[in-house]
Amino acid sequence: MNYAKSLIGAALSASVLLSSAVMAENHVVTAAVTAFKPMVIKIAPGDTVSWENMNGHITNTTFIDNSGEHHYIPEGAEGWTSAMGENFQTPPLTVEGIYLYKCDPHWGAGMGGVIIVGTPTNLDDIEAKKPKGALKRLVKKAKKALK
Ligand SMILES: [Cu+2]
Repeated sequence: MNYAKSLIGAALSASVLLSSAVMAENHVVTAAVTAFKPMVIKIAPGDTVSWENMNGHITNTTFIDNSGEHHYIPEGAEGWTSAMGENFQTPPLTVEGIYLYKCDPHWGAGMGGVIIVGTPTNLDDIEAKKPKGALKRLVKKAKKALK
């Protein structure tokens, strides 16, 4: 009897694992001239994001200015830099928080985007860095999406 119960238990936990894997979603962002659409997306932890129509574009979480490299992603998360023109897909984004990214060739035109994974754990961290210009606009859009 115990053996049967433990078999049922094992089958149940396997199906829970399977269903959570099946439930992870991919979210598509499309590059359109000098904008990512949608610019802000809210996803669940474990979901992925992919970009389409990326000819001439990249997606990059590394921001560089006079003071060096900056990342606007939650602590412990991994950023990414796609190849030029690549319809890149992230690995599952498991660390909750806000991820800001940009397209380098069109960053001057403000081509950037926001991914909010679960709870925006790092919003205060990002604001503490006093984002300016196009970055400030991304943060503003993120906050609007969180209202
Ligand atoms: Cu671009």
